[in-house]
Amino acid sequence: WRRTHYSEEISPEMEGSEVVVAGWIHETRDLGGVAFVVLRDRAGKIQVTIPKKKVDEELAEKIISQVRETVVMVRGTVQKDERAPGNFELIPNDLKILSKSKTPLPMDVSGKVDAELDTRLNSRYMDLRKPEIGAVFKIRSKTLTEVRNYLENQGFLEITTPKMVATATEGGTDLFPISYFEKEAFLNQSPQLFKQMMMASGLDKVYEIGPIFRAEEHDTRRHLNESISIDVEQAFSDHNDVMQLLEDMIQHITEKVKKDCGKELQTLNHDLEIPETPFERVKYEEAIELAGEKGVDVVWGDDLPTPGEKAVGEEIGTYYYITEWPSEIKPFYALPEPENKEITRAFDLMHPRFELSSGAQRVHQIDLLEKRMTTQGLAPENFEFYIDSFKYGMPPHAGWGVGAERLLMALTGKENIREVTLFPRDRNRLTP
Ligand code: ATP
Ligand code: AMO
Repeated sequence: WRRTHYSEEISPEMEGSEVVVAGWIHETRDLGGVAFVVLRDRAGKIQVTIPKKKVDEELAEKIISQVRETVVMVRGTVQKDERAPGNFELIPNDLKILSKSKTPLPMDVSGKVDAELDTRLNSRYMDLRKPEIGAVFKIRSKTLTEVRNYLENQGFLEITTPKMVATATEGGTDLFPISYFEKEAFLNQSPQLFKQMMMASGLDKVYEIGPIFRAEEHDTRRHLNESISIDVEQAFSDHNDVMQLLEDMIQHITEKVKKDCGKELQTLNHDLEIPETPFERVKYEEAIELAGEKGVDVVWGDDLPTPGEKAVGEEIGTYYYITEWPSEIKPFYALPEPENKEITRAFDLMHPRFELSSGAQRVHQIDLLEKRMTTQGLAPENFEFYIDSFKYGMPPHAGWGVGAERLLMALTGKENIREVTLFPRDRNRLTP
């Protein structure tokens, strides 16, 4: 026999019909004359009630004697009962044991005992049996689906680019070297160069959802060493066009998650507010001034440090952009403002608690590109394949990258990035 229903598909109105449910034994309570076995599946829980006088003695004993977390299928008859959760229960007619659980369990999954994050991550498959953990990953799936839907509807084409590469793109963070036959190679930090090259191809609007690898030395609550990046690049566009695209996408996704993941958000006890667009644009200069007023002094030309980000974030309280960044602290591919070369057309999208995305209108003039590379200490000869794509007709273009996990932190209210990552890679964690 096979499963006929998930727990949530059964209702009191189905009284008298026979169903087959499958899942894990969550809890067993034997009160003497009657016993209750709570079965848990992906959708929730269902109570199997065993009135000993009515149920075959051997079957009753078999059900009641199973240890927690054993995987079973129960065939039973739906019975209305106001005392049962959901106002119905199942009276068993047959039981199949699919996989017995060992004891003791590596962690409690009934929600009675909290485990340390490390213990949870070591037994992630057990951790995910808790509804409040599963909910995060249902929201994650929904979010990535809606990112795709949104971008596809806007006419973007999905691409995938190599993760084993010969050169770095993002200054600042280190690369993971790998051995590639007799050559030196690295895991890619960003699809930046590839997505820009696609602007010379005529594909016009592209996106990629894929892994990026960064050898961040420090252990923080918002950095991973392997992360999923949502990257977009759009030709014949400037920074304002892609900032509008990004804020509309964030709003769209928030609406969809709020509408379609109500149950999960409730499980997480997280109230999601739909952000209003356009998001506030704060110039870099204004941001450091604001930080200064809150006691975080930043010299013009320095990156906004984390306490500065937090100070500005607290003041604004929702998503906002920081624009007009100094040219020297943004990557070579960010376009300096033609009328004022001290600043660029680069922006960061900020969540009150952290940076969510960076983007820019790009340099599309080959001379300027080579000049900016050299100024930033990069050798253009190492980027020949990239620079060549600017020689034979490269339209103006702009784009951004959003860390999928940071987006999930914003949507679920989680404060540690590991909570929204199935198997996080950090300074101390390479397994599982
Ligand atoms: P970038 O785009 O420059 O790589 P990021 O995407 O990592 O930065 P954030 O993590 O929000 O963005 O960085 C914002 C600030 O946080 C930086 O200006 C820096 O001062 C600080 N910061 C960045 N990385 C770390 C780290 N590994 N440990 C502690 N602080 C950090
Ligand atoms: P940037 O380096 O700012 O820009 O990265 C873009 C976004 O990716 C996320 N992110 C991370 N998330 C978790 N752990 C990390 N170690 C990590 N590093 C980055 C953040 C960040 O805002 N090429 C540009 C994008 C562009 O201009 O199109 C880039 O990579 O959310």
